[in-house]
Amino acid sequence: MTSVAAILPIDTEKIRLDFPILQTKVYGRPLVYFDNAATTQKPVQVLETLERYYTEYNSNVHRGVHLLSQQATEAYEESRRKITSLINARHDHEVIFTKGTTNSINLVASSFGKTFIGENDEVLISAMEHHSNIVPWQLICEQQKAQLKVIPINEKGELDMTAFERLLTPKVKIVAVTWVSNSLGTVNPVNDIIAKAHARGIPVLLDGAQAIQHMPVDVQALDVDFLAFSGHKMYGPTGIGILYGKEEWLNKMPPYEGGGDMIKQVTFARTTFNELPFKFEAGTPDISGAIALGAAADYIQKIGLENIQQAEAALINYAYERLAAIEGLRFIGDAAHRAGAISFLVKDIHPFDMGELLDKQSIAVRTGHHCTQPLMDIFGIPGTVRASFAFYNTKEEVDYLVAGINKAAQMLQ
Ligand code: C6P
Repeated sequence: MTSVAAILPIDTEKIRLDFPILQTKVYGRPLVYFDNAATTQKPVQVLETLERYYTEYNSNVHRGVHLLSQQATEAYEESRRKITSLINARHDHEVIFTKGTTNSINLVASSFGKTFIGENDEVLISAMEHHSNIVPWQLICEQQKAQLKVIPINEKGELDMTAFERLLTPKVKIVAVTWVSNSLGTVNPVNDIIAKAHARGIPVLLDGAQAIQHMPVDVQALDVDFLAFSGHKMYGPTGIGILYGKEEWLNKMPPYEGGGDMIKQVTFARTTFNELPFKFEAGTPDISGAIALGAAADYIQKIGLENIQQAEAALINYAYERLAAIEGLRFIGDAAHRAGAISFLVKDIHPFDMGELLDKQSIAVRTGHHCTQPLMDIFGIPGTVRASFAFYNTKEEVDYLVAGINKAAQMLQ
């Protein structure tokens, strides 16, 4: 049998050396990190970029004529261009720096919502959304007296596309769905979703928090209207993220926040607003985070998103096979097309107990509802154990996880 290592398109052993934290120990044993959907670890290339900004040219952007400010501004805008390239946006000004996926979705829900959602209109989300793609829409629906509708899923954790089409009525003003489920690992048929919504003139927002790090993304080919994602889940820092929006929508939407940099002219009587993307970037941004996010984009592009996708698929298939052999283990979600995460329960062991015993064996997984409480309600469970993968994870780590689960199960029975 060919070993997984032999078929991986990337040199995992070499790549792991880029991540200092992967060389550390937890409870005296090497860290086995399977909580990548919560946040990924950071390579030295990102860490050094952060340090260089603060030690060599720390300064505010778009404000100073002095050299350091020019350097910071250039690095910040260069980073925007890197994200434009990563997602193949048509224009740099369609790429807005935000605090993360949550902030990006709140921006669209509020700004788009105030302008385009009215009384008795509908917003269509799915049953597998993260709270970040539920609550902002609930808030705007309440404010605008609109209704939130939900695309159901089947028992495998796949979207019911027949129901989706039925729900796509003229009342729907926006469809907002996750590309990849953080709890189930389901990859949704986003091309189909966008085509069907656009055929009825309805724009689509994709929550790309769990997609951007796992596969090539091309917003022009997708023809998606909005895409939200977080830096910290794609090997960049926390506190920085992206909202991609089509120019024609962003130009029609009012600012989300007011403050410095987003204005053209201010008098006490009236303010005129800056052009894109600055209209949506009020106040001093997370400059170091934005610049380091550019380094993260460089890093994953150098490895190649296709290579990452292939390597992770091989590892996840291996993990599936190994986990399926554990006595009493049942997967939560069994979609045909998947990425990133595997959720499961073992016998009647509470996920927190399993998580704690895995932690004591130096294995980091996430347990609980994963900020998808309505989804857990549908499955009738309080939560799951979730192992989520990155290209630096290895087959040996999967073996260690399987042994860890067996040991924990024995202790808890
Ligand atoms: N999911 C997880 O462990 P922020 O917190 O803004 O960076 O990302 C929010 C978010 C939105 N959508 C999806 C699909 C997500 O997975 C997340 C974050 C983490 O699953 C933390 S709850």
